[in-house]
Amino acid sequence: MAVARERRTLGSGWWGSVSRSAAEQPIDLRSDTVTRPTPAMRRAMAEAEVGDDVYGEDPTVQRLQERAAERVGKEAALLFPTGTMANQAALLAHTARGQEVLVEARAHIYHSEAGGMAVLSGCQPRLFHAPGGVPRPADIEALLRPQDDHYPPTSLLCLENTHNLAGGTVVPVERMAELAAVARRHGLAVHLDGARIFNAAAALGVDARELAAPVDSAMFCLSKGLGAPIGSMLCGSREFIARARRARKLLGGGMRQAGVIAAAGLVALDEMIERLPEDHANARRLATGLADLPPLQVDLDAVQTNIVMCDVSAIEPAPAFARRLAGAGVLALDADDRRVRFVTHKDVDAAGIDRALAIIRDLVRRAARV
Ligand code: TLP
Repeated sequence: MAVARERRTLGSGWWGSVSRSAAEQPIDLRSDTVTRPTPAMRRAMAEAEVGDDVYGEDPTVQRLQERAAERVGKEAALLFPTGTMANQAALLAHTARGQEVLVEARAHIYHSEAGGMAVLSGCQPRLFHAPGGVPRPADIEALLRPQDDHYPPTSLLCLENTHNLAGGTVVPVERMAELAAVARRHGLAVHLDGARIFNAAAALGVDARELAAPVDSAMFCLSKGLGAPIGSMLCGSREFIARARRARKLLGGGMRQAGVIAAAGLVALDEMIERLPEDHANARRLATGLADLPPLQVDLDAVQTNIVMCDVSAIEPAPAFARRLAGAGVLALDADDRRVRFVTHKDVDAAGIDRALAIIRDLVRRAARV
């Protein structure tokens, strides 16, 4: 995914030029990571009680860790600056060098973390494909081999829920349990990249604890749809979190007066989960609008949370389309060569979605005229 850097460049060329008032703010649908902290978060950050968290002395971090663990039904939790670091610490804590990790081909932990699994944990990924982002137990079973000196020992299964690159699709509770059961039968641990676990829970109408129950460790982000400026939580057993804490230190993620960050995270957990269905409604609003603009294509069944994947390839390759969109005032990312990804979030309301649709409609009409 390339970030459209040319936000201010106005599109021009074979569609004619697109004008936009310089004063108008772009509608930023690149990611839910672009959300700004709420006034309540800023207040909480300013007033946070702090201490040195490397010594375990920050009371606000402690409170956040307790609340995070409780929210996903695990014994303990650990604050990380990023989801990437939390995922990589989980890999370090679950595996040993030379082992094999079963992971979906488009999963963030494998696809979008700079090769961390190989560089840091020294593990070999074994890829499977999950149609629509939902892995099939038989596909996992098929990858498991008898012990043999030729093969690396397989020690971990990684899952992702919601599945980002599949378009924010959800893995239902029963399927999570079936997948974990296969892993367990073969002695594998299970890590869940639940960066957007609360979106998954909201879409399924279940408690996040039900999604996390079958797995050994679960990571979720405070800095995406929940609006916190920084922070991700890794949750699991006390013993696992102790190992993850050491891995965090190794990665340079031991933070000092991190209560300033944790204070915003507490507001995120207490106040921002309940509003996620609004983002899902806006994603549907955007998706149905885009589906009405041939030759753009949207698989409406895959729009289950706050992500909309739109196939723009009938017009031009996705990176070029994303640049053109940016020029017209709508920021989105190219997910691959054919699809542009839009992510809805608290800082763009329904009126903002309608404005984005009007801009895209205009672009598609111009394209049709050439
Ligand atoms: N995802 C970002 C980009 O890296 C693509 C986004 O805009 O969606 N797991 C999943 C499923 C994620 O989507 C992300 C971030 C992460 C882990 C990593 O989180 P951070 O960005 O905090 O390192």
